[in-house]
Amino acid sequence: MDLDAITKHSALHAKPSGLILQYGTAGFRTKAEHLDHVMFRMGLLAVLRSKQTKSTIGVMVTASHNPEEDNGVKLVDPLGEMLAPSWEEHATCLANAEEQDVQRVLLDISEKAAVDLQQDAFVVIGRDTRPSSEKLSQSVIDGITVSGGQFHDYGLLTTPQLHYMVYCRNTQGQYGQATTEGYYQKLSKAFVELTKQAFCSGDKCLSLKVDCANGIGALKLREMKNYFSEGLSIQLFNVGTTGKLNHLCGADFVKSHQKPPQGIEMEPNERCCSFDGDADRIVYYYYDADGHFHLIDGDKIATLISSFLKELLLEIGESLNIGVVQTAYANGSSTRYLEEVMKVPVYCTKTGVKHLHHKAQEFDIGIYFEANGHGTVLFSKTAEMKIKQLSEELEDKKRKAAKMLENIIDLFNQVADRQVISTTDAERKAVTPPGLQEAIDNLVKKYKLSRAFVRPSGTEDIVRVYAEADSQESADSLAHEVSVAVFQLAGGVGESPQP
Ligand code: G16
Repeated sequence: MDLDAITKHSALHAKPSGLILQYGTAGFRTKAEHLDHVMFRMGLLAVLRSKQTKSTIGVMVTASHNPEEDNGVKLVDPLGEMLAPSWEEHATCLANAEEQDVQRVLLDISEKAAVDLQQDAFVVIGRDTRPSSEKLSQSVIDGITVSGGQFHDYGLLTTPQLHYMVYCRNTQGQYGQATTEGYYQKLSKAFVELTKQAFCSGDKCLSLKVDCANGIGALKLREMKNYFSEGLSIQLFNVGTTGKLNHLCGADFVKSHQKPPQGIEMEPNERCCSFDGDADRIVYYYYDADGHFHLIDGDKIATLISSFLKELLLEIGESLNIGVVQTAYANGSSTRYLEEVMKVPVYCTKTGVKHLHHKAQEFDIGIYFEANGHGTVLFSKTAEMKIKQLSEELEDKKRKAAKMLENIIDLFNQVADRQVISTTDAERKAVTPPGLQEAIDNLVKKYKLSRAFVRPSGTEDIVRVYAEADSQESADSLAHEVSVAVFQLAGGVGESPQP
């Protein structure tokens, strides 16, 4: 690595003095205008990580569900999973180094992580549709090239697609072809076959209305749609021609407001769903015949998938061990249902796909979903091989169930100052500031079947308050009371929260 060239180029992507950023829940996120230096430096870091792992590394430029003015960057590790925690620390050190320290920090990381600087490096890059994304991904490329790495820029891509590309490249194409076409083919083939096997007689084609959050999902689903000539008919809404990214639409809006997005026409019993800004979340919803809105969020998706998988396993007579992983945001009744009715063990981790993914890897079949719609199903290599073997050996009905499981495996893309509040117990209890947890406990006692917790967001400059109770009114009122407690005890600024 030519350290002098790096220093020279780094000055062209100068860090605003005094700006400190953390590698948060899903990488760095803040206003786009503060991110040029971070992008350049993440290009440098991706090269080091690639040299160290002797594998392709991914860099995704996106701020996902955040407002259009924000942007962000996350690194994708060799198997398509999130960056390893020790490298998150390196990322934070490098992003916050003052200009004169960049060389030293790079050498420190190389030494600590035993990076062989002579090794080749290869990085793949994707970006969402934000106006700032193209320029910022160019800064990533500057960082890669000046440190001697090679790259492939996929341009506009969804986050799951970038994870897929990284995994394909590191398995030399065994998982699939590292192209968008390869992605569409793999997933649509599994889906079309699965629906053929699962359809009850009479069903011909499913129809689905998709709110694309005015983001990248619209472009990519428009391409993918053509691969579903059978099995699925898709109508796209909020495709970005008029509306603003994530504004009054998208998965985060639907989940947090518990209502349909703007810009979609819904008839009773029509299947509808929403993506977020980088199309790695999905929530489903519909109106029933009486006009009531029903949301199928990550908790319900996990429950539906668990029951479907359990049925199939029962059919083939296999007892692979299934586990479900949730976060503190999971509705208490979904956890009770999974544990008590479905008899599936449920585990709780901190917010962030990386935490859930890690835990889910402990099972033959690990199902993980955040309530907000992030999630997937992981099959261990042993489970995968067993299912494949059974689908070849078993007779008729049993073989059909095993074949369905095989398609399911292919369908899931398996890959992976608010700080005064600190938390413990998978973020369900506040440790600081003093008195806050006690105040929350006292408020929770006032409501039936209630639960509440607070935590600093790792993607936005806000504190998140979660509340549940036996009625919407009680949940709203508990949420308000908890917000007031946060405001008073954690040094809120401006006006006290309004109901
Ligand atoms: C990211 C993470 C998710 C997390 C969400 C909110 O989602 O990938 O795991 O649930 O942020 O995190 P926080 O509550 O810390 O702000 P996305 O869709 O924005 O990438």
